[in-house]
Amino acid sequence: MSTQLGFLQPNDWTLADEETGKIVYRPGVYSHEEAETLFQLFVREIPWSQDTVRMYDRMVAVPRLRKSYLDVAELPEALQAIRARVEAIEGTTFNRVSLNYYRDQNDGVAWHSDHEEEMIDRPTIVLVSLGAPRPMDIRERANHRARWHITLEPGSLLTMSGYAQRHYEHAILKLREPTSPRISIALRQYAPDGAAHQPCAQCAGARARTSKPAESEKA
Ligand SMILES: O=C(O)CCC(=O)C(=O)O
Repeated sequence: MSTQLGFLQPNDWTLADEETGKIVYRPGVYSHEEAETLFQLFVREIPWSQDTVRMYDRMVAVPRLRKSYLDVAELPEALQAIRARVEAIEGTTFNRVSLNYYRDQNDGVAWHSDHEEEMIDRPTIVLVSLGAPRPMDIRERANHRARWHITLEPGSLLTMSGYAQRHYEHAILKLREPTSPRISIALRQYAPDGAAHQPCAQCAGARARTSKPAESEKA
């Protein structure tokens, strides 16, 4: 493991570290060999679902395959190991793990922020990347011109914490040029027993302004 627990490494990139939230990119947490082995394992062994979503009057396929583990006790061994490693790096725990499988350039996830009202106060969300490098775009909800474009390399972590979901949106946009498959593993901190923390008025306002799609509607 090349990342020391809780410390930033020379190649780590802090995109934001403000009251509005913190976003840190850590490349090389897993070596290329480790990342490739995990990628191949998950392609083969995760029971991927092709979900559909209603778009106006018809159902359309969500442009990626997905799998969610609502109970971390049910995680396969390799995902348990990833959870343990990320918990050691971040110095916190995660109780929900979900995976996205982007088969090619036609798969993606539209602009959104995660549902912070279903999570603990100021949750930490970590995205582990495997497979092909793939760009992620991040922008301020209040000013879409304030935007970053970052390539998520296999073996990297992207960590969003504090009020990041309230103030920023992210997307894996579909690409024009061909790209190989990628898997992301999202580790999240949901409120225990669905007992969400106090909903925030700002979140509702921000959602209305940006018409954020619900989890099942992200396309
Ligand atoms: O694939 C990624 O890195 C992003 C996934 C994501 O935004 C999500 O699952 O909400």
